[in-house]
Amino acid sequence: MTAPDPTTLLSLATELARSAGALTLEMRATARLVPDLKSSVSDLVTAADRAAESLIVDGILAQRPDDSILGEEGADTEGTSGVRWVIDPIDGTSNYVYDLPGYTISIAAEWEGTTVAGVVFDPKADELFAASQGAGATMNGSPLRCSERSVLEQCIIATGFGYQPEQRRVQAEVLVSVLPLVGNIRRLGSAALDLAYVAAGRTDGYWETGLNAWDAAAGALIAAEAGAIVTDLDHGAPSQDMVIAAPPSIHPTLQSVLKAAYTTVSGQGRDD
Ligand code: LIP
Repeated sequence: MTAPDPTTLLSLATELARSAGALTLEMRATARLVPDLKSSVSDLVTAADRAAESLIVDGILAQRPDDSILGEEGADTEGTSGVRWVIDPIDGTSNYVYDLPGYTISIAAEWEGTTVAGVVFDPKADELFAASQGAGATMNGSPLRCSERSVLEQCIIATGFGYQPEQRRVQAEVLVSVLPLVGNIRRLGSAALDLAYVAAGRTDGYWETGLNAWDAAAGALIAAEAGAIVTDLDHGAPSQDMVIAAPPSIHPTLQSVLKAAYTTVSGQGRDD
């Protein structure tokens, strides 16, 4: 199997993210979107999430029928090409349902398990964050660099909360111990956008536990290609257990603060 050209995958992801974005805006303006519930009463899905995922899946298979696809709303096809697409058709569905700013279309392409291209599109702001491996990150075509702040007390750090009450209780306890140590906290409601904002230097760091692959795949590449360090709690690859993204000037400090907080909260260093 020959490795695909990441820029070819990136242009397909860009085209489909913009089309799906246009569809979600149109459906929000015209359709009465009554959300269904997923894993909890606050975990919502709408007809727009499903329609956007179908649009993206059909677009990929039309051009690349041998690729694998994993999507939040159920797309799960095995291919033979070695390329896998990881899709979140609407990341930040709660923001979408409440017509709040900050929902995104997130599309990542992996080659043999490594993300090589990624797009995070914010349709309401018409901001398209993009990256391919080794080629840097951009927003609407302009290059991105993460911030260089190095004093945690002067940093804006973003985080997020899951859908399960027990998980949220532990996440809140960690937030209580982190808040006095940082400049300020943001809860944007879309992990993909949180990671894109780290890449753009709009925030100085982000952490969250309990994310699915589709929430962070594209954003993690974009943040890394903008110079940020993206790990779990123990210098490993970002995972469902933990995603920490921050510039090199702040990542070690943020990581040690989080490690201490999780050790305190759960006595085991994690909030399973
Ligand atoms: C959301 C994430 C967000 C997290 C939410 C939710 P969804 O994804 O992007 O960071 O805090 O709980 O998981 O469910 O809107 O695709």
